[in-house]
Amino acid sequence: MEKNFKRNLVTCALPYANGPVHIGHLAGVYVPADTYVRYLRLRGEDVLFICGSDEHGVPITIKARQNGCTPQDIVDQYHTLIKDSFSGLGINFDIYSRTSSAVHHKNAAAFFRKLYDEGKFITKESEQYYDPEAKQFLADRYIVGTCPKCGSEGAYGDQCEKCGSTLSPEELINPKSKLSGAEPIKKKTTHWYLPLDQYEKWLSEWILEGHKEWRPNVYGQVKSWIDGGLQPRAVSRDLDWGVPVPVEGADGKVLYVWFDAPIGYISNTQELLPQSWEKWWKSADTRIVHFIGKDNIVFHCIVFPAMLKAYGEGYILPDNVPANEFLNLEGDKISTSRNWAVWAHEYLRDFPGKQDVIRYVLTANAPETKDNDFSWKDFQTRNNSELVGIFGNFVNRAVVLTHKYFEGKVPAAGTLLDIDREALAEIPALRKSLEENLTNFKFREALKDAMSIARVGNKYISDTEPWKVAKTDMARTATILNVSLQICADLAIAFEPFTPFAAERLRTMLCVGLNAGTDHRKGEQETVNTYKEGEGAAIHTGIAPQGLTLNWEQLGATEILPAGHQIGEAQLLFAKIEDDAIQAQLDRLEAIRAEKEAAAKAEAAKQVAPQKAECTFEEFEKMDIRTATVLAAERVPKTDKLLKLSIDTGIDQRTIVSGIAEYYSPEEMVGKQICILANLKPRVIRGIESRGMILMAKQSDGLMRFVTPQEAVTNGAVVG
Ligand code: B3M
Ligand code: ZN
Repeated sequence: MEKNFKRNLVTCALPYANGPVHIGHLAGVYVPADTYVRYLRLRGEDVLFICGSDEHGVPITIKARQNGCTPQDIVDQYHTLIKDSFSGLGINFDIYSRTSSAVHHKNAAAFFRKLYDEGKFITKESEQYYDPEAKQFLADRYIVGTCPKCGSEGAYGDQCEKCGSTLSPEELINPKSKLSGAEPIKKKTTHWYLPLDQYEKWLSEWILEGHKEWRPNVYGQVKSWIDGGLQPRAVSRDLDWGVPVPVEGADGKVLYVWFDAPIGYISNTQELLPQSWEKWWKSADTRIVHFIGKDNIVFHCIVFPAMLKAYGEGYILPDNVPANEFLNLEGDKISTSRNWAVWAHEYLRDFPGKQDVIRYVLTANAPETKDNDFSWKDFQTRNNSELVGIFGNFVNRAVVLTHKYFEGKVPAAGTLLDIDREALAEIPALRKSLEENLTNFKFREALKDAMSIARVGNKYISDTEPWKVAKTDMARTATILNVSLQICADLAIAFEPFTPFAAERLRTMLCVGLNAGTDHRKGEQETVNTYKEGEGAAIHTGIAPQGLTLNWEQLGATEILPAGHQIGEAQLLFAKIEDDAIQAQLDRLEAIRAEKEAAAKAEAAKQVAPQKAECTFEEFEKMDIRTATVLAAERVPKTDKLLKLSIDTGIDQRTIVSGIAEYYSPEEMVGKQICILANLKPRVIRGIESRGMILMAKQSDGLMRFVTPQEAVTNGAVVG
């Protein structure tokens, strides 16, 4: 823990308010950030935890058009949903505001205007696509046409969602405006650009020289951007939704969303702390940490720092940007458009009271150094075998037995045996590792350390078997339960950053409070913590019946709970998750997967195989195609694709083996009149001599149907 900083400003990427948040967002950004903030607070650090909705940008305007409402309607709907999802999961920002706020509009416009007045921008005239009917410039997403790569309709000006190709509007075949359907025209327009190239040397010194400790995925991406040569970046757009460009004659132009959004961090701070915000953004003794996903690295490590550098006035820069990779779901990329996601608000609805479980599982599987996968089976297993089976089971036995044998009072320990000392001695080492990992943003490893404390407790109580010892030696039982309860108190501290709701339940069971630091949610009126019980946060500053308040420094001590301390009734820390709850989630996803496959098949079926090379009439005449009737049919053993057909060709009766078993049963084929290539050279297929080939019509999705004369003709009729 660097002590030369007086305070920590922790930000989370501002989620776009054009949809709910899902487990990918939570695993990538919000759960690790909240874990980190809770830990810093536990260590007595002064932390400001900032986030809010990112409410501008083209996707929001597209969603508004799709829903037939205004962009403001869209952001109002999702801002509330997202904010409630975060607080429902105990992700407790000091402020969760929004970039459509008046404070932000004023602040972002002023930020732009200062850079503009000081000549920090360059202007460039360029030709952009324009809708002559809607009289609006068109962002790439607003232009649709035929994909030049795969031919599918509805490709966007920036990407074809069917084949995934990255496109430019110029490449689209038959481009149309999504606004009016008119053909877009090119029109001159002027925009302002931040000349990132001018900051290249400075960025290289600041990051590539100064922050070699940043995560390799972050450092590597920044390095490749800088090595590739930074280009001027547009900071304005032709759009009617966003922060208007505060320059005369710039009607219809707004700040580019990635210029305005990072300023949102500052606006949100100003909104919460109107008098004292600057110490969080302009003091050298403030440490800034940005939690983001890997797709936001360039904006947080290159663009936003260059903006702050250009602005001057002592803005400080991030000390670390621990970006996570991506989380997949059941082996597939999370896709909001295909609803292939686990939505935070739906999780809270489907698994009430299990906020900690998703936090725990997403931390255990966090994509910290590489993409990772979430599976519902793993979710259930980790809950049932780790949280219930180890953590919950250990605590339950220690608390229940203390009530059974000692009326719920912590019994005095007698002489400790080796097994007691060894168990207690493991905790300080685990605490040290826990602190190192949490400080270095290694949350997966840190969670293992915390879980190891539960394993130590569970093994200790299983090995010492107080329920048996109690039959003969109550003094020994007292020692065992005293040691067990100390380890329970360790868990009540160590798990606060990871599973705050369960940690709070455990502290209630132990009748202890926890000094988990202060927060700034009350703005400048007070900085003393204002968490209320049940808000998924710690009980702070000794709100405990006997006034026993724990703090981080006690983690690993041998006597946290003094003898005689009265503990509360046992309550369930974690409940088992049954198969049916998991199956319901898997069924939902299976239906989505089936829908995707059907859509892909239908799309594939529309594709037509290109024509083969020309052939001459003479070549065609070599083929002897005849009508024939199927007399008998049977499956070929040990295959699921082949039928053996006995057919009457009018010339003779013969056998043909055909790969149509997936589409026709033997019974269906008997009596059918078909067309065959009669003079195909005989082949032995699976030991059967096949003389000829059945003519099949084959769709590009693989579906096959046999070709038959529209009305019956005699067998052996020549097809030509
Ligand atoms: N709205 C989130 C995203 O790219 C983006 C973050 C802004 S943080 C200033 O999904
Ligand atoms: Zn395509």
